[in-house]
Amino acid sequence: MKDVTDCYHEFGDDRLPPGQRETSAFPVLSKSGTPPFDPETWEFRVTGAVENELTFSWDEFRALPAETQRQDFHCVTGWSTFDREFTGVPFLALADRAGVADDAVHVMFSALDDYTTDLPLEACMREEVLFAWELDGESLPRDHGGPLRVVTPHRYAYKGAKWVDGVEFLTDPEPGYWERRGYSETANPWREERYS
Ligand SMILES: Nc1nc2c(c(=O)[nH]1)N[C@H]1C(S)=C(S)[C@@H](COP(=O)(O)O)O[C@H]1N2
Ligand SMILES: [Mo]
Repeated sequence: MKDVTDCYHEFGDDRLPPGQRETSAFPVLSKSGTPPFDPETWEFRVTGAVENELTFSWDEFRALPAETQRQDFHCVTGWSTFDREFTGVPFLALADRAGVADDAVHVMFSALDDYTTDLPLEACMREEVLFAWELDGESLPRDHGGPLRVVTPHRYAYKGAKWVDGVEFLTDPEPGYWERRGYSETANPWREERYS
């Protein structure tokens, strides 16, 4: 298993970012309820500034080569949880299949609950950004974003869309759900980039 819990070295001296407290629990945080998921009709789309737009059924997505990583998880409301095991497809692998266009600079993730979140492209093109369907060896619980969520251990967790069903490559930055409401676009926990 790949352990990426040391990625904080790039950003600061302490594994626990400033202003965070560690919890052994894994709280659930959603803007609204858990949306329904139907594996027969679910579709995942890669669109925008790419050479090939892609569409996957649930079975097709699950057949992509996966990896398991040990990661930390930092919520902007002040809690962090360490050593979670996520299994899924690296962002880099999907980006490679789609072929990112030269003028792509930004990424927008979308989800079944109409959540969106955005990140600069370079913050996505990292090994620890995963589309994950397993947490700690079990199917990702529905309230934690099952069947599929994004994880971004190097950024506050609102950058990881639960129930993700799309990723769009953009040639200009656009704000997502929390970013339009004053949360940071870059969201680096070691720099305490909570608000914009
Ligand atoms: N689709 C969707 N993704 C989301 C959210 C949401 O409301 N909807 N909340 C975000 C926030 S603020 C956090 S902290 C994490 C929480 O993930 P968890 O419920 O697994 O702890 O999911 C993020 N991704
Ligand atoms: Mo959050």
